[in-house]
Amino acid sequence: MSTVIENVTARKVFNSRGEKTLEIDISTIAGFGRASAPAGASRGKAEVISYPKGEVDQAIKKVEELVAPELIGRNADEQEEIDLLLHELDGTEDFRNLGGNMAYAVSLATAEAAATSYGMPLFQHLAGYFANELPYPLGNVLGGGKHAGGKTPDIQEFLVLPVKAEIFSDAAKANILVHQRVGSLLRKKDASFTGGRGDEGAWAPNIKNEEALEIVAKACEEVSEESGVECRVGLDIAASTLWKPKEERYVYSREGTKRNSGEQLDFVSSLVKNHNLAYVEDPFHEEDFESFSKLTKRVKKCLVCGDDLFATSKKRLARGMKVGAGNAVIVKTNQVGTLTDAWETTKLAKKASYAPIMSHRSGETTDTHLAHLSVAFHCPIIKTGVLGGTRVAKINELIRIEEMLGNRAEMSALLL
Ligand code: 2PG
Ligand code: MG
Repeated sequence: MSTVIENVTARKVFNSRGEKTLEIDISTIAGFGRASAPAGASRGKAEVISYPKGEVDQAIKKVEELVAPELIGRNADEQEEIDLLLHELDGTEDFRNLGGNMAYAVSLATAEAAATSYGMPLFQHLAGYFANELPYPLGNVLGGGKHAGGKTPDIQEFLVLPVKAEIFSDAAKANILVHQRVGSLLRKKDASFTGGRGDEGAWAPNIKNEEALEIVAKACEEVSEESGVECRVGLDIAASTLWKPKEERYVYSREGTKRNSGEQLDFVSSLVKNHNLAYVEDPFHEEDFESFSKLTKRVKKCLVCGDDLFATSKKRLARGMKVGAGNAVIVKTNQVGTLTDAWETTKLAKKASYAPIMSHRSGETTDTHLAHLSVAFHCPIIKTGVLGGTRVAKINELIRIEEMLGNRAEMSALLL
C-alpha cells in the first residue's frame, strides 16, 4: 500500500516570534507530509498542554522513542486510528505527556502524507470532491494587548471581515486595502507613528481603544465603497487577559478604566451597535458563559465567538450550547491536539448552528495547512491575519485552492 508509513522525523525550527517549535516529517511509500506547530501568546486555560516538561527537545525525544516506532508500518490514511493512538500513548486528558503541539504536528503530517500518497491536495483527501467552498478571510489590522504591548490598545485585535465577495481573492485584496488604509489614517492622526506592527502583522499604534475602532470602521467604509466588497469590523477583546479575578473587574490599564461584568456587557453591546460590528471574540473571560449568553441574545447580525471560552473542546462547546453562549467558535487544532478532535468540535458546532472559524495562532510558521483545513472543515471564515509572511502564506494557499477548484469554487454562505 502506497500509504504505509516508512519514516518519521522530528526537528526543532522557529516560529514568527523566534520561539522554538516542533516540525514533523512523515514519509510513506509514495508520499510525504510535513507540519509544524503554531503557538499562542494569549492562551486559554482549558487548552491542552503544548509541550511535555523539557519543551521541544523532550517532544523530539518522545517522537523518536515512543511515537515513531508505533507509527512506522501503519497506514497514514487511518487518521482516526492514528489520532486515537496518540491519545493512548499520551494517556492523559490534556496531552501533558506528549504535548498537544506534538499531537498536532504528527496528526497533520500524517494527513498530508496520506494525501500526497494519493496525489491529492490535503483538503480533498480530508473532505472529498464536493469540498468546494472558500472561507471569508477575517484579518487583524490593528492590535494591542498581549500581541503588542507598550501604549497600544488594551483590546487585542481590531479585525476586518469582508461579508460579500464574488471570489476569495477579491476578499483577500479588500483586507489588504483596509490594512493599508488604516496605516495611512494612523499616520494622518499622529505624525510620530513609526509604522510598528504586532505579532500578527497588525499596526501597533499608541492609541485608545475607541479611537482605534473609529479608524478601522472608517477604513472599512471607504474600502467597501471603493472596492465593491462590503467590509465590516470585528474585535477580539481577549477578555481573559483583562480580567482580574480578585477585583472582579476587567482592567483596561492603558485606557485607565475598570469594568465589572455588567459594565463590560453594556460596553461591548454599545460597541456592536454603534459600529455595526460583524464579529466579537472573547468579549468576556473564559469562565463567564453566562455573559456570553446575555450578549448573544442582545445583538443582531453579529457573530459572538468563543476562543479561550471553548478552547476547541467539544465538552466546553456543549456546555456553552446549553446556555446559548455565543454563536461562533474558534477552531485552533493545537488547543485540542489532533485533527480528529478539532473535527469533532467543528461537527458539533455545525449541528448547533454555531459558525466554526478556522484560526491561526499569534506565533506561526509559513506552514499552509490551515488553508486546507478551513476548506475541508467547511468553515465559513478563516482567521489568519492580513500581512506578514506567515499570514500571507495561508492566504496565498487559498488562492491556489480557488484556482484548483476552477469554476466549481464558491464562497461560503455568510449569514451576516
Ligand atoms: C487569538 C489568537 C490568534 P493567540 O487570541 O485569537 O489571533 O492569539 O494565538 O496568541 O492565542
Ligand atoms: Mg482570540
